[in-house]
Amino acid sequence: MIHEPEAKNVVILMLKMGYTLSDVAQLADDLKKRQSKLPNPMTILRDPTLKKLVASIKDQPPSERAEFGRTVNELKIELTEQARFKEQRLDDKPPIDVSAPFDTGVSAANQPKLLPASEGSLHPVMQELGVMEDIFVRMGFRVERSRLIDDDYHMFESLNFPASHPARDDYDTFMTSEGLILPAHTSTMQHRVLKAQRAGLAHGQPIAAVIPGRVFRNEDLDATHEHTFHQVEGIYVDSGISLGDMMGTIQTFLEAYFNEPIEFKTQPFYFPFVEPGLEFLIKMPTSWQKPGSSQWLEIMGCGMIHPNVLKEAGVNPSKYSGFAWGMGVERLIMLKHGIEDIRYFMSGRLDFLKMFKGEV
Ligand code: FA5
Repeated sequence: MIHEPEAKNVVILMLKMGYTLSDVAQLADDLKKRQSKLPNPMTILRDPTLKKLVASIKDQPPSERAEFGRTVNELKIELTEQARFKEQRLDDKPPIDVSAPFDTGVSAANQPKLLPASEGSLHPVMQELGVMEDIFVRMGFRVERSRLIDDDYHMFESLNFPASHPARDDYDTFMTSEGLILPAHTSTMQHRVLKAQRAGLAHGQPIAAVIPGRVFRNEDLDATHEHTFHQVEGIYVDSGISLGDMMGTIQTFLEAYFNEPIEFKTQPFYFPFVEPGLEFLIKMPTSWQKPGSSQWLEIMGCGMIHPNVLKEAGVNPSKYSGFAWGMGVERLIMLKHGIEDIRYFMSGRLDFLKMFKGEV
């Protein structure tokens, strides 16, 4: 027996032989409402109503088929993104106790007290990465994970750095005796993401991913340079993508993150894996500006993905184009929260950590 009004609508629509665009809108509402109540929102993609709707694309009159197909496809993408977004929200999940287990022979009275989860807090970088990821998910990007150990192919070769290319020197990092590399940038993930998502391009689904990760460099340390820091890589590929799309995407993200209009500029820069390549800079707060030094802080490298990088990952560069960026996470957090020295992040200073817990 069907009690839910939306479920009744679905049945009525399913009884009809063909669907119209307004039917799709109504079904979309029904599906979204039902998805919001599902324990696993991804299962909505196996819903018979949705399957029937997809199957009905071919039965549409030729003049309406393309628009109908596009609308149904957009609905599928929206349901998928909504499900991923929900999967990535951890707020409503219970905490997991990771305290070391104690000897079972110890009586209850003598067992050490477990620290309640409320005592600790996420590190500021992890908190802010969560905020950044949420914005990108709302913009339609998928979140992928980076690696802490990688190889020469992903660090250099797949990114159009031939062996002995002098630009390899800009990414001086740590290496194991077996030749494995601690990545100096999150661009190591570009090739993998392009390859994993390229099949969707033929079906009108752009490649749209962000990849947060920890990176390592042999650096001279100062207020804006650490040896271990975080980046968020971004990749977007589709047909007809231009540098204007890249600038709009980056600006939209930054204004959502800072919650206010930003003042920025770009300058040309050479990265072997993009052409053209740019550095993206934001105006620093006036209080940070020292006489004689730059008023601008470089927050990311970016550009149009080089055709050789697309080709190497099996994406046809004469059909598709795209952009990529790699933004410095600590530098963005510094600008947002007025932190003058990047070394605070790894200092373990409680007064600094408590600022992000809202205790100072
Ligand atoms: C790169 O790492 C490129 N992979 C970025 C890129 C990706 C370009 C995709 C084009 C396309 P760069 O070395 O400039 O570029 O680093 C990117 C950002 O990481 C910098 O703008 C800065 O915000 C941050 N960064 C770089 N080095 C450090 C450091 N030592 N400490 C803290 N942040 C750093």
